[in-house]
Amino acid sequence: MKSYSAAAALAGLISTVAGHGFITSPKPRMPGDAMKSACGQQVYNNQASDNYGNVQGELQVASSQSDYDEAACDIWLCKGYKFDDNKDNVQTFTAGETVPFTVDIRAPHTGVANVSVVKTSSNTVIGSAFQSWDVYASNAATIPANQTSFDITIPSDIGSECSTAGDCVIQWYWNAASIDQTYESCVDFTVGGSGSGSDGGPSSTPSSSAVATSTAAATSAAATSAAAAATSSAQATSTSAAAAPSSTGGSSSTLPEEFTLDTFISWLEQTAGSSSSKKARRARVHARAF
Ligand SMILES: *[C@@H]1O[C@H](CO)[C@@H](O)[C@H](O)[C@H]1NC(C)=O
Ligand SMILES: *[C@@H]1O[C@H](CO)[C@@H](O)[C@H](O)[C@H]1NC(C)=O
Ligand SMILES: [Cu+2]
Repeated sequence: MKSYSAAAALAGLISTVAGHGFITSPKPRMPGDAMKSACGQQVYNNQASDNYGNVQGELQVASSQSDYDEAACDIWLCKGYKFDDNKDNVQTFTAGETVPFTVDIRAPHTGVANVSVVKTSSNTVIGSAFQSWDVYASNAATIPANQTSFDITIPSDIGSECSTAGDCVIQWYWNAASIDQTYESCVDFTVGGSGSGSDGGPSSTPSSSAVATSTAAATSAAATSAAAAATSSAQATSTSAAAAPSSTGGSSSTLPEEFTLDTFISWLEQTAGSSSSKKARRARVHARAF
């Protein structure tokens, strides 16, 4: 079992708590007021503070909120992010156009992933996936560059369904079933131009708007690698019982300079009290959100 210095473990835990994946280009859908009114204040806060977070983390937050409207939020489509918050952020593509995509993965989790056109009114996939990975972001290896940087080619037969802004998104979908974490990120777009047979014609919103896509918090390289290490350690040890420090008094224990992640979580449970222990345990298996 690996040991970490206090700083590394803290950095690792903190960035393990943060979410792990999002599209960085083209400009993706971001949270906003329409999402807030559909999904509730707390779900909005959860994503506004970390748009890299996963759907299950949102659902966990939503479960205790009366202003979460399940139907309106439609959380499995783009994590509940709304077109109405992204009207100035619509890409205009033409049939046959090659569009480079980049995805940022902050920590790996072996899963499956795909990238497809999704019809927003029904949350159904149109056509076949642009990309589909049986093994994605594996913990066992360095993430291949072609999983985070790839081209898609805009099909010629979606012009009629995707000519109006808001009707379709290109959704990147990553599901790590073993840890029950699903990540989604969407790009709003319209298709026009030759070969599409588009009758309505796209509302050509410029794609150069100044919508910020920057991440909520910049993660240092050190924190990122600590996160990866902490994550794999957490998984490797997730079935073993929590190690010491033994809780005889349970009042105040000091954190040793070197410790394992398990030890740190145990210490956290002792120090923060039993109400935090469930959260800490969840974090130990895999952190979502404190
Ligand atoms: C993408 O993956 C999910 C989960 O496996 C699946 O439900 C969905 O149908 C896939 N999309 C496509 C276009 O294959
Ligand atoms: C992605 O890259 C890996 C090597 O890093 C290669 O083995 C694999 O065939 C590539 N996949 C595609 C679809 O190009
Ligand atoms: Cu994770």
